[in-house]
Parts: sequence; structure tokens; C-alpha cells
Amino acid sequence: MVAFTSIAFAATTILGLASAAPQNPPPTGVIHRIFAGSTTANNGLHFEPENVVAEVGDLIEVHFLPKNHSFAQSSFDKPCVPINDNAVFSGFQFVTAQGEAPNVFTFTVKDKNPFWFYCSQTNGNHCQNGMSGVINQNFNSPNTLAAYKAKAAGTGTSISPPIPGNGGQVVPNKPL
Ligand SMILES: [Cu+2]
Repeated sequence: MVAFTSIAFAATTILGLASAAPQNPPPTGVIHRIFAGSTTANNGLHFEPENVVAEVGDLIEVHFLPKNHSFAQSSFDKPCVPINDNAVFSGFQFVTAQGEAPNVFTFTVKDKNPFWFYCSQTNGNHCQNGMSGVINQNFNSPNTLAAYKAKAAGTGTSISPPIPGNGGQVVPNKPL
């Protein structure tokens, strides 16, 4: 009886862990490349593309151009700060003097909800100056990327999410 109780308890614990860390949806094989930085647009403070439509299971692959950028997840209501302590965050580990950084940051699209992102670089106030974007904006909503950027322009200093690399993977940037 005691042994049975222990097994039941162990099973409950495993289920609890599984629900706390959901698995990625099945991969679709589709990759969306987003470039953090630009050689032409907005003095380099730009994600290209900055308005992405993706399906559940698609992979987002963030490439980093010169200047020290990051990719961080916020809410629509509060631009330039993490959506919560579990926000997706590339970290600042992609500095490059020219071309693309040797590594990329990848993560899987888990649902169709709007996913707002920004660069949390405070040196030059990248988010306040327009370095933000969205995956799966609701085009029937007033919560547009333009509205996000307008709100971002009026915010204070950006805050980086607490965990660099959270929510995704840092992997080598393979040439196409
Ligand atoms: Cu930046």
C-alpha cells in the first residue's frame, strides 16, 4: 500500500512537470528569418521583417546585424519591457562588427496569439526609437504595430527579460 502511494505520487509529479513545460508543437518545417538591425532602414534600429504572419509549429530564426541588438518578448500594452519573467529573450550574445553574427536565436511559434517583440538595447534606446515588431498581429484589432511603436516612443528605459536564451535556442548561423 505504501509503495502504491509512492508511485501515484511520482506520477502526479511527472505530470505536473510536463504541464509546466509544454512541448513544442509539431514542426511545420517553415522557417521565418527576422533580421535584427539594418544596413539601410531607420539608422539600423529595425527588424526586417517587422510584421510576420506565422503558423503554429513554424520556426522563427533571428539573425543579428551590427550594433548590439537583442530580441525580447513584451506585451502590447507595455512596450520595451518583458511580458513576464518567462519572456522569450535572445540575450546580448550576437555582437558583430560586420555582416551577420555567427549564431542565430530560434524558437517555435506555439500559438496564433499576437507576439510582440522589441530590442532591449538601452544604449541608443532601440525600442523607443522604433526597433520592435510583431508575429501574428490581429489585423482586425486597434493593436497595430504602428500603435505599439507610438506607445514605445513614449516609454522610459527598456528592460531586458531576466533569462538570456529563454524560450529558444542559440545555434550556429548556417549560410543559405
Ligand atoms: Cu537593437
